[in-house]
Amino acid sequence: EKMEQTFIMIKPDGVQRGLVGDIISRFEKKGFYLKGLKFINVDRPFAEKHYEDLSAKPFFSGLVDYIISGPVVAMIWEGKNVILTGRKIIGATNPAESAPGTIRGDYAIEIGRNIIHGSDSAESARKEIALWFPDGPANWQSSVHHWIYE
Ligand code: YYY
Ligand code: MG
Repeated sequence: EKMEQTFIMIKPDGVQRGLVGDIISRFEKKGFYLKGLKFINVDRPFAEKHYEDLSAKPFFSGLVDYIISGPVVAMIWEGKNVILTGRKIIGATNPAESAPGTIRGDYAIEIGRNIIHGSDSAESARKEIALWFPDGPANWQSSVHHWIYE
């Protein structure tokens, strides 16, 4: 199987609302492997770098204010198709359109308080993992791997 890695971040509202455990559980129970985890406050230049592709958008400065407003949980998750499947677990960008059962569909109301970030492509996953985890992923293999993958 072709393993991928993605960058997932629980935003400050997800932390403040006590959703960290639930969110990590959803990825763990699916069968993805946690390969990096940090609980950190980021500064404005770092948040601007993370969202640099959106710098021309009208919501950019508000988005950066939100991301730097408190600690976030930054993670690397690994698995087959984890980039696309992670986006499905998260749900649509606007929680008004996120399906029930997704993280945003279950817990969020507003687009500017949508709880969680996930890389949207292999290219952004690579860039975001390099930005947030310059030392790279943790080196471990799950001992139940063969019970999840055939
Ligand atoms: O990848 P995703 O988080 O689902 O959406 P993006 O289009 O990358 O936008 C990043 C982030 O910006 C989004 O999660 C909320 C915020 N945002 C916003 O506040 N208003 C918009 N119209 C679009 C996005
Ligand atoms: Mg995005």
